[in-house]
Amino acid sequence: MQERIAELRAAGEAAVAAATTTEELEELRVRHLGRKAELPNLLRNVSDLPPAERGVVGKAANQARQALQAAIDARAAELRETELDAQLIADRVDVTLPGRAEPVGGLHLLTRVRRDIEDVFLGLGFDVLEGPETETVHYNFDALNHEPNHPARDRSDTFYLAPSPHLPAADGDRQRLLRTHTSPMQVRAMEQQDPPLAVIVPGRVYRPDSDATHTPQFHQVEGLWIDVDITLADLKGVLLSVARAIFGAERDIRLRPHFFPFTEPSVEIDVSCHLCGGTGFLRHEPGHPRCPLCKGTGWIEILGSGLVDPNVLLATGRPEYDPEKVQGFAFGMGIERIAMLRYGVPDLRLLYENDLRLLEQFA
Ligand code: 2U9
Repeated sequence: MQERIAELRAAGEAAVAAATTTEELEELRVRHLGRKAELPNLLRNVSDLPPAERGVVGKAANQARQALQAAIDARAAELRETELDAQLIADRVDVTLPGRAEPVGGLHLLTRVRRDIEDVFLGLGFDVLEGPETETVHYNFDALNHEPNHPARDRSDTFYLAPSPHLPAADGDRQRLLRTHTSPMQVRAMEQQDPPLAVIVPGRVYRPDSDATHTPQFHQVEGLWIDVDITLADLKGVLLSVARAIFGAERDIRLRPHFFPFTEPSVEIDVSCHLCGGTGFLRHEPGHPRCPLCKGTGWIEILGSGLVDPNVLLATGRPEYDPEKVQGFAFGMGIERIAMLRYGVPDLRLLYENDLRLLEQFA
């Protein structure tokens, strides 16, 4: 009897060791340890044996059953692992491959130009900030060195909001307006952060204008860099990089004197024309016609800029921004204007009509 038990155990263990799949192993478990199998039957019938044999046979059969069960469990664990490995290899997906679907839609020109401008400034170490679209007179005008009777404050040039019981008074300044530029956020940035400060602020702004080159709502990117010893040379270097990143590596820029309330000195910046290469005429067309983009001048105005007026630094009320210690430059550009120049869009209103014939050209 004990010999038979040893045979059953050896045969079972050999079969289990040779099993190559979980299913095969389950069949072996049923065949060797299932209800109809010989070994469990033997155990069940131990009580029929002569009393002297019961102990030895019962013990041997029980050990054989346990050993077989342990061998099955161990082999099951091994097989699960190899099967999982095989499954993982079979299911392997290269997530770096491009998708197979047809591209759907695309970014709007204004979004694309805004993101491109943000990328250039991020690369130069600037942070990107956004600010509230409703502002106080303090942040939109007073803190930015606009005289009390500056024309931009007029009701015909700024959307003032009716006083609302839902809006808290900000510093006693109850009169709110739709910001006419994103500059107020640069003032807020100076209140919150110590110099050196290098930020750009893209966003929607509002002015009551409406014609081929003006919509009552448009987009700006403004920027501010405050540090020790910032000069016009820093301004020119940064804005030359930006002009080249947007309009091409061959571009040049020029600075023309101008006036803005918040900068002194102030300049307007022109970029050499990317359509005629700055020559003022189209060399590749018969008769060399005058360049329609720069109107034959070779230059296109793209932004306003200047060194931050000391009054603006003083208006923060923060000793960290003492104009005797730190200086800076600021600039502003209209995203619509940049998009129209770069993509040759002839009318500003096309950017807001969502006509697919325009949008699909740039998808
Ligand atoms: C602070 C100090 C100075 C921002 C500036 C301009 C020049 C400018 C216009 C371009 C076309 C507005 O969109 S546009 O109509 N902007 O010419 N903006 S300097 O100067 C600042 C801003 C904030 C604290």
